[in-house]
Amino acid sequence: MMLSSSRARPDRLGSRAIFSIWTAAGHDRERGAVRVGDAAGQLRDVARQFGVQGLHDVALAQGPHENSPACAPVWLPSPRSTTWPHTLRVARRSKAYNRRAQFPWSAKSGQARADYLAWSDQAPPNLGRVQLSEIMFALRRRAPDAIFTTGAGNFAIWVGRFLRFRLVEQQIGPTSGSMGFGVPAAIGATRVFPKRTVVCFAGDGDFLMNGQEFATAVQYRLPIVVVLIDNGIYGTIRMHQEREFPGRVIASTLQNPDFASYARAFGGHGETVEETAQFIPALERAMACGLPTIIHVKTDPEAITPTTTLTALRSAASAALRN
Ligand SMILES: Cc1ncc(C[n+]2csc(CCOP(=O)(O)OP(=O)(O)O)c2C)c(N)n1
Ligand SMILES: [Mg+2]
Repeated sequence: MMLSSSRARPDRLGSRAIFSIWTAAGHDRERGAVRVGDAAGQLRDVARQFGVQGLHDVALAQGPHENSPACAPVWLPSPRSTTWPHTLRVARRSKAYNRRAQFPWSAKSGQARADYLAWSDQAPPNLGRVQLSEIMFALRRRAPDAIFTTGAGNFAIWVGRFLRFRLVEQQIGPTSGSMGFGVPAAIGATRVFPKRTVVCFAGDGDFLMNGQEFATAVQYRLPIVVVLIDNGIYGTIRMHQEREFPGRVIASTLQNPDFASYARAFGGHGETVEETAQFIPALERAMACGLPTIIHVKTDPEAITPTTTLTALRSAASAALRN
């Protein structure tokens, strides 16, 4: 991948506007503070102004209350601005925001907030020696303000459920679900925000879509941290195979390289994690070394989601076929 030496690329404004909209939406939902729909119209206008495509994503994030009159206003800075967190804080202090406490839906939103906290903190143990939820908790503690990027695959379920996003421009993912997005997104993010920690989560299949872009990170000395979650399968595809055609597995097993060696071969840093306790020291070394890093995390393919296994899916599907 070629990177322009200028940071002010013409397409940058558009992308940043999307990131702002998207992460502001996540931010609001997480804190239950300023409702996402409140600024929807204004966000759309800003986005349109800069020719941002994909406004359906904004609509999705808004929820059903877009046109409710009982909304606290949100002050919108220009998309160039880096003052979003400040803007949201101002909105929270406003009279209109304080009146929100009397809104009829505040009890409901308070309950939804409590449900969210419980859901994202309670991690049922998954099979195998690596607990992915613990890895997310470790990142929450060690790199709470990092920018997190993802591609697509079941590994991203843990990212979505157990990480917390508290700043704007903190999560970058493909709403179209395209695999291979995470590494180039991390490279772009590090380039635009050189002072922030950037962590890419990639599945093994996901990474191998265009993991060679790791060379770009080495070439430009961009210290991204790739947490590569290797379960040896196209997990999402295997899940569908077992659920729809139990036991009839085809073309969803992967023959993987040693990804830590792969990173070193490119001139980066490599770590291998085979049990949960190895993750934090590996992350510390990755963040200290100043090189692009791959942390090769080996997980049990049975742990297909935080709450079920491949065997359980196959058994349920086989039982349904018999009945
Ligand atoms: C470019 C692209 N090709 C194919 C798919 C379909 N697809 C979605 S998830 C997936 C497998 C993901 O495997 P992996 O990255 O190993 O993650 P896991 O599900 O195992 O956690 C595939 C092939 C896609 N989303 N994008
Ligand atoms: Mg996989």
